[in-house]
Amino acid sequence: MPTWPLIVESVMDSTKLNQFFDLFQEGLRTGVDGGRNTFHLQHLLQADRRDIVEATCRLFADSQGDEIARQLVGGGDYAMLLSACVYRAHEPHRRDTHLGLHFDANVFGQDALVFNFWIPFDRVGERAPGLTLVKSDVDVAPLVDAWRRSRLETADDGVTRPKIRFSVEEVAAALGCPADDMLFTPILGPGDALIFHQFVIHATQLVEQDEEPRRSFEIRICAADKIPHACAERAEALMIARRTANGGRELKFKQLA
Ligand SMILES: O=C(O)CCC(=O)C(=O)O
Repeated sequence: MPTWPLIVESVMDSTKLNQFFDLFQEGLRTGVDGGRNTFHLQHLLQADRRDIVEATCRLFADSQGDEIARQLVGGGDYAMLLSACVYRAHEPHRRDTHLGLHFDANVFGQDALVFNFWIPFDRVGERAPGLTLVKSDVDVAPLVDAWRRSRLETADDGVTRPKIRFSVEEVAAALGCPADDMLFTPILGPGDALIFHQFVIHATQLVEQDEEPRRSFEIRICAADKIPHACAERAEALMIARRTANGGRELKFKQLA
């Protein structure tokens, strides 16, 4: 297994990235983001804009990301999880769009690996907020254990809820090292990809000074024959990416019942 996150330069060339950006703008014009600057492909399906959904998935399947996705799932077909493929923007000084440290396992559970291709439209990691992650050489097992235990704890009101967010202090305490030694924020150029699975803890980078806007998108994929139980339970929509006999890419929409 590789160490996480993987950083792959120019997964999207500038032509594809511009096409993606046009789709982002078109999505925003539909109003599905409700002023939050963030929307996922399933929102567009609900708004009858399957055209934007299909064009987004097609762009990914025609990019270098397709081969990487295929390798990550063991060489076979992969599924794009449409409720977890997200267009996102952050504006300077607006913190309500930021996400604190969390595992995506909150959403996908533990039974099947889900990989996030996180791709910025802007240069990130300096003035425009990138993603802050735990360094790949840190053993995160104690943190994953803390997360698993927290899912079993029952609050005073008798309800068992997953622990969704961690503070930097909690992560430092669980891993037994100072936050600055274990967290890092890679600098990425437009079209580069940060790739990681649901047990890599991450957050929106906090930029204290001279913050610039950031636009990005996330494509989340898993093996087509290993859909997380949580996604099946939520009856999510998928786009399955297949290789045809002559090496072409075929996309097939699938609604889980
Ligand atoms: O892009 C961001 O700022 C945060 C994305 C994120 O953490 C997520 O989608 O899980």
